[in-house]
Amino acid sequence: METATPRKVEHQQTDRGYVPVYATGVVEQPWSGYSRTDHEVWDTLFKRQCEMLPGRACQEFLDGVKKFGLGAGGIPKFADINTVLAKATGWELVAVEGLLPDEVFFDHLANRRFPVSWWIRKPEQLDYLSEPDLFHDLFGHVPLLLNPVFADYMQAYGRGGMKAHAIGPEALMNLTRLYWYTVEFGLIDTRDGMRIYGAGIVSSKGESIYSLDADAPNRIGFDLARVMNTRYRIDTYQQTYFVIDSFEQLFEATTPDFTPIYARLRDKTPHAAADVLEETDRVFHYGSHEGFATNADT
Ligand code: HBI
Ligand code: FE
Repeated sequence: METATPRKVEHQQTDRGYVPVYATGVVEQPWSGYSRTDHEVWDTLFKRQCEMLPGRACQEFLDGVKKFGLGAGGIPKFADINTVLAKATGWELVAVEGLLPDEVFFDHLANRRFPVSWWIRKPEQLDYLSEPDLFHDLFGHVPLLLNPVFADYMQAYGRGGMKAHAIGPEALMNLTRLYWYTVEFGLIDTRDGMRIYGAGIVSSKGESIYSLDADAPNRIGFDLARVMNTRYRIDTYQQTYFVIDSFEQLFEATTPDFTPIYARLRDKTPHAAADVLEETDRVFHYGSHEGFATNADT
């Protein structure tokens, strides 16, 4: 970290009270401050996901969990993770209070720093909470940062984010959808079958099953402009999952400058989360849409 003394910019109301937020959002991971309950929450969630994910999560993710030793017992120390990460792909975890302003978040990613919320959910929040905590950020996102291609994709996303932020809110929305449908909720079609790589799925017991097994959601082949023009759900399981063939495909699709795509999408009405485009979609599974919420998507 170049910034030894972060500048305090404002206070922010969170579940844990009123907390200072620094210009870079970075704090020290207060490891010795974790309670016994905090460590038990990590152990419970870790065990629960690891029992379920073999055969569901992609091999790159499972390999990452193992290489980091995330199941050693208790909440991992970011410093230990960083030793492994620095050698493998040059990424670094930084501890943060929670959600960062978009441009701050992008700046971290563009510099191969991944922000991880230092605090963990309460025992009564094992299945759902509305903001990303340590389990989601660390267990969900960090294992794939050991994969060189995915690691480069995350950095490219950060750079793209800084550009989109400068272009305007519509461009930023297009890019946010890309993140949502890949980094958070992506599926990958492997030789062994359909697998999960999205952090929002692997960190959720319910969605780890639903995303692969349920009849209701669509599973549609990844297409960059299609994804950027598709709204999403923040309050329910996804109505559509987009399927990549490989991390190389994902990285290559995101290499070109997005400016002309943003321009093209500007006058188009976005697709609803549940839409299937009969003419153009590569459909892996046409969802039954049973039980879908019909109020507006994000
Ligand atoms: N901040 N800490 C943190 N983690 C995120 O995942 C995150 C964020 N700020 C903004 C953000 N995500 C997204 O809205 C961006 O992809 C646009
Ligand atoms: Fe996330």
